Amino acid sequence: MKTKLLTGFFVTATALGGVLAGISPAHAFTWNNSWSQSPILSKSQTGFDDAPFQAFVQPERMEKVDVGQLLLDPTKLKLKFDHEVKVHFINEGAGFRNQLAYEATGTTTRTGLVFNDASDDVLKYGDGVSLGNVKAGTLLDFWLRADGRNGGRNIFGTQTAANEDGLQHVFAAAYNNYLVLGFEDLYGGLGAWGGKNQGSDRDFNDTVVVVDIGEDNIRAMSVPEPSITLGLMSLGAAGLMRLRRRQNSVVS
Ligand SMILES: [Ca+2]
Ligand SMILES: [Ca+2]
Repeated sequence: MKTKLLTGFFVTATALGGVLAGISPAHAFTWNNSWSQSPILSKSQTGFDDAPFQAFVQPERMEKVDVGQLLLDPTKLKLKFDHEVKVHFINEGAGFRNQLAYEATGTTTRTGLVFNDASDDVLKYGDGVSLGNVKAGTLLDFWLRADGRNGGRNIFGTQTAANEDGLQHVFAAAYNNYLVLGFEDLYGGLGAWGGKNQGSDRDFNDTVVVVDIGEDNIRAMSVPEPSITLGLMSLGAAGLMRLRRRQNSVVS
C-alpha cells in the first residue's frame, strides 16, 4: 500500500509540475542522423525578400534591435491555422557550422532537418526549405545542433527547459508578418568557462532564420491571451482533484 501511495504522490507532483512550468514539461530532442536535406529553394522560387531581416544579424541580442518587432515566447509557437511552413536562412554570425531541425507536436506530429549546414558558405541569404503543410493546433519547435556539421553534439532549442545548460538559446519575434528566430550556439552563461561552458557571448545571432507560418498565425501569436493561463490553471486544478480522488480510492 505504501508503494501505491508513493506512486500516487509522484503522479500528482508531476502533473502539478507540468502545470506550473506552463504548457508542456521539459522534453529531450533526439537528432536523427538519417534525415536528408529537403530541396533548397532560391529566393526567385519562393519570392521571399531577406533584406528587411538582415537587421537582426548584428553583435547584439534580438531584443536590442529596434525595427518595431514584437518579441514572442519561443516555447509557445503554436499554429492556429493550417499553413505550408517555410524556413528561410537569413544569415549567420558563427564560427560553427550549425545544423537546424524542427519538431511539430500536436495535430501534425513529425520531425525533420531544416538545414544540414546553416553556413553562408553553402546557403545564400533568403534560401528556403518547405516543411510541408502544418495543421492548426500544432506546436512548432526548432533545434540547433551546434557545429553539428563538424561533429558538434550540443543541441539547443526553443524549449528552454530542455536545454542542458538550462538557458534560453533562441529569441523569437514577429516582424513583417513573419516569425524571426535567432539562435545562440555556445554552451553556458555569458563569459562562463569551465566544465562544458564555452565562454558564450550570448549574441543570439549565430544562426538567424525567418519562418513563414502565414500572416494569420503571426497575428494570432501577437495577441496576448491572459485567459489561456487562467484556463490552464483551472484545468490543472481539475486534473489534480481527479488524481486525488483516484489516489484515495486506491488507498481505501
Ligand atoms: Ca555570433
Ligand atoms: Ca553567440
